[in-house]
Amino acid sequence: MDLSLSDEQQAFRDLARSFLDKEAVPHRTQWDRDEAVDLAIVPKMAEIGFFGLTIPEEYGGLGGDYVTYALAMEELGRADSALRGIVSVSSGLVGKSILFFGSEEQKQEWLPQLATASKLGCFGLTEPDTGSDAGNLTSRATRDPSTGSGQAADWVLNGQKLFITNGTWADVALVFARTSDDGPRGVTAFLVPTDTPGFEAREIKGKLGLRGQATAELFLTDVRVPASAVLGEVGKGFKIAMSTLDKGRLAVAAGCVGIVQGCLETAVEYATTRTQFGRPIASFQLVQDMLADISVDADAARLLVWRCADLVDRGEPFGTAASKAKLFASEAAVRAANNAIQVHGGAGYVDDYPAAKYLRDARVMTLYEGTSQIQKLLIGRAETGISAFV
Ligand code: COS
Repeated sequence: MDLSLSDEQQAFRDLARSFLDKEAVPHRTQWDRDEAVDLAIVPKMAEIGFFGLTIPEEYGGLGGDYVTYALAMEELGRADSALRGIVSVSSGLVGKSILFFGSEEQKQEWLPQLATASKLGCFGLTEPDTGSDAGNLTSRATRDPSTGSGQAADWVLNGQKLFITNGTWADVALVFARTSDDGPRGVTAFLVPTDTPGFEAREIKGKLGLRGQATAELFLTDVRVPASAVLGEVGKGFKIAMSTLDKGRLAVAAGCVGIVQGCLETAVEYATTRTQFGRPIASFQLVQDMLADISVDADAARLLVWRCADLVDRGEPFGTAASKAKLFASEAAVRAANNAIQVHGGAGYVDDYPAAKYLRDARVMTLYEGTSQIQKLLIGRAETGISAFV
């Protein structure tokens, strides 16, 4: 489906696909079993432009548009969602937060490194007791008046973060911490180099999916950062998190389109070559029923993603479109992967075929960066003007 893609957009998609088919697809099963992708792929991905795609050229990126970004995320999701997560957290959640809310110094310091993946970032919002209710997070940042007067004083951070993608690999953590007791309005964002004393990341093992990706718990114990570590303004951290997550949800949705597309390809390939009762199983109507469902899910999810990316590119409001794309595409990815396994029969239950990994990876997509239920409530609020959160 190539609805009005420019030559450049198609060229990037083709480059991304051929790169990933060579460098990722043959290794993804082993990475999944090892619970770690080979990080040697990261600089190669950076060379293709995955990390710098939407970072402006003046900060070392490609200055690309969001439709191209969505195509890149789709290709990453089709190849290995673990890789998609590394890119979209580091250059998406962290890079975009810095790009849109950072000082010139912060942009100069971090963006060229994130755009080339010489440094990786992680996004520290979720805590053990605050997932959906992110505005009530409890990690604290307090000023140390002994280090300077007023706004020049250092900040000291304490708290815990959970389920942090790239947590053990990151060089810089974007940490959201409470600087006053004013709910979401008392949250501030900090850029914390992960080698700062008191910062500890512990990898979480035993995940259902996304096994190749490092997911961590972060412990902040008297982590001291200078006043210049504040991203944006004091007390504006929640807005930074929410507006960045709007774009993050687009990236997750686009990755899910890749999962659905991958499910379609493997299911069609299997159904047209596997014979039962003396003919390819693709000739059975009940198998075609499942293939048709996956195919429609791929098109519908992709169109929602492209609509949202186009809104971003045109500078239009896109938050609700991102919620719709994320809701539909993530549920579609789970549905498509289940269908793909069903088409494969017993072969779909082992990792000789990608369907099982697609299902395990897809399952988190309806949870992270805002659950399906949160997306529905955001869409419901947009439709009715009534917030279910108050
Ligand atoms: N962009 C910019 N600002 C936003 C925003 C957005 N998308 N969403 C909310 N804000 C602002 C509001 O405008 C408000 O600003 P003011 O203080 O000026 O009024 C402030 O943030 C607080 O908003 P509010 O209290 O209304 O919060 P919401 O109801 O919007 O948010 C939900 C509640 C549940 C929607 C939010 O906490 C959420 O998205 N939770 C899911 C978190 C999540 O995705 N976690 C996964 C983390 S990454 S794995």
